[in-house]
Amino acid sequence: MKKQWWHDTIGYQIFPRSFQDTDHDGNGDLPGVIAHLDDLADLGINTLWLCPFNCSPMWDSGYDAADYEQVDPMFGSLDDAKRLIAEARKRGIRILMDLVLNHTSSEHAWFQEALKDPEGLYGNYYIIREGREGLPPNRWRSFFGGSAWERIGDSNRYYLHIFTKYQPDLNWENPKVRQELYGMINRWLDFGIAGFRLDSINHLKKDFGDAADKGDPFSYCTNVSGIGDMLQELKDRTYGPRGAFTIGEVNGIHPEQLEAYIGENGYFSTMFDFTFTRYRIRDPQWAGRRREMIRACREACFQSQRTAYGRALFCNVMENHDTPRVGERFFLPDQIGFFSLSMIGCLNLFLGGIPFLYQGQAIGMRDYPKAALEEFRDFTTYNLYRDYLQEGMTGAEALARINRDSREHARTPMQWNAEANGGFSDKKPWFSVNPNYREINLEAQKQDPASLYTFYKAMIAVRKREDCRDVFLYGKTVPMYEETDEVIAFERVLDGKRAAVLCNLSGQECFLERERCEEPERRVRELLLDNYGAPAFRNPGSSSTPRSLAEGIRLRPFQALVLLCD
Ligand code: TEU
Repeated sequence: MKKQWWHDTIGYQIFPRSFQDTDHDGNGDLPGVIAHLDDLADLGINTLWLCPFNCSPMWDSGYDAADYEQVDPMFGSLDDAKRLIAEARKRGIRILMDLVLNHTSSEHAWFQEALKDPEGLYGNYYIIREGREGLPPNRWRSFFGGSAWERIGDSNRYYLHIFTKYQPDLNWENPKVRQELYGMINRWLDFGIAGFRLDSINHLKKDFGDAADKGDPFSYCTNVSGIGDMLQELKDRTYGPRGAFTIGEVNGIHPEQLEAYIGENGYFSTMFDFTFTRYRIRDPQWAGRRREMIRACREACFQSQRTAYGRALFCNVMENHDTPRVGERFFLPDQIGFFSLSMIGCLNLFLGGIPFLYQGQAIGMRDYPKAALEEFRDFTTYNLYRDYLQEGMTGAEALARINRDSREHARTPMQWNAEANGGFSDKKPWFSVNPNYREINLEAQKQDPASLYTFYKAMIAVRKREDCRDVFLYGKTVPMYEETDEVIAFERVLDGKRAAVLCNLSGQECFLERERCEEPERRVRELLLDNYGAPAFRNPGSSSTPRSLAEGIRLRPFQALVLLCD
């Protein structure tokens, strides 16, 4: 694989509204990000992806842009964005923006014009169709519940929105729309943005042919044939010639399409591997079947490692702003803690691919279940609640379901210290802080040599070590001990160099037998990391340090070992 400048990325995703408030309005802002650049540099990351900070009425947390060219006053100004880029650069950190090109806000000037004159210039910026005698044009459903069509006033016209009704889909078939968006993207590149995370980018093209009658959005607007031409043009006219770094939010492509999407000349630099965000212990499908879930997840994980090897690098995430926290998805409540979370961190950092952490992940922030629906903030949550009631659930059942699955769990304010509101704001935060901030916060963990944060720092330092960097970036992932339940173990192999990563996902001790290992003679040259080895997490003298993989290895509950082997 050809080396690229962005391959050394250790990324960190920020949800700005919940990061740090500096202007005392209960909302996080860009100066709040600037204020923590030293913390981020201390952790060792070199790339920040910020969720949208453009002008927005916030029906979908900024994924509904009313003006792509401006910073929402809630977050600051263009000057703040400029300062953020400059201050980050001083610390060796690049800034990625979140680009939401599939739709605008319904408050965007283009859409307001379209409403006034659906047959005019701006009407053709969106997807507007005649209804069928008081019914929407077809049965398409939105990703976020209900019909994907919203009626315009009392006319017989409807506009398409694959997300909420406040997010009308742009008409990507219209060259004028594409020109407008390319201009905007190029202006942000001129501004100093290093690249983009491209939101919902595989939904740009809609299929009004055969799929028209199927309701499911995966059938009519996901990776529709011909989308490649759009993605290619988008790249050629904007970030391609600038060599910018891009991460596509792409779901469900076939392995044969990988090359086209993220190969050497792909549409994007990389795309997310969502494997670890899809498995959820609280999902009834896995009730009482944790072993099976881990096995299924391991298979999917190794499958995507095989698919990518030698062709491309996926972007590895354990958490993002759309999922409950990783601990709650993989472990039972009494299992969530330092050992289980640090072990999961090893998978995030040492599997093949480009790692991105989500804010709060490195200190082990937890879900915060709510006592009432009104405590949630996301319009989508309310939509889902309504759908659950329609399906026959009681209010209590619907709330329990929301508490189980809600993406809002990831959006509680960042917990910086033990002061009021976790140091996030001195005013009432827009969304309530998890009261566990007194125990779980950055300040406490920074000072603690045995904390999760300290372990994350140690992991990132290992990834960056001159003699380890390439094996973790480009090494082949060779699965190990696949017969052993609840273990995800593999070697990373490159030009004769080998690193073994052994993770016990079970709350019990397990023994990895020598004959089960493909390369049993490997001698351990160096213990790179052991989550049981605090304070330095490397404790070479400890009894758990194997001298050779041939001895067989005993892993303690949730133990993770990273070993450099001969
Ligand atoms: O999410 C995208 C999204 O939800 C779909 O693309 C996804 O394929 C589908 O739900 C199946 O899982 C992004 C953002 O991450 C999210 O926060 C936004 O709400 C959404 O786009 C709309 O912009």
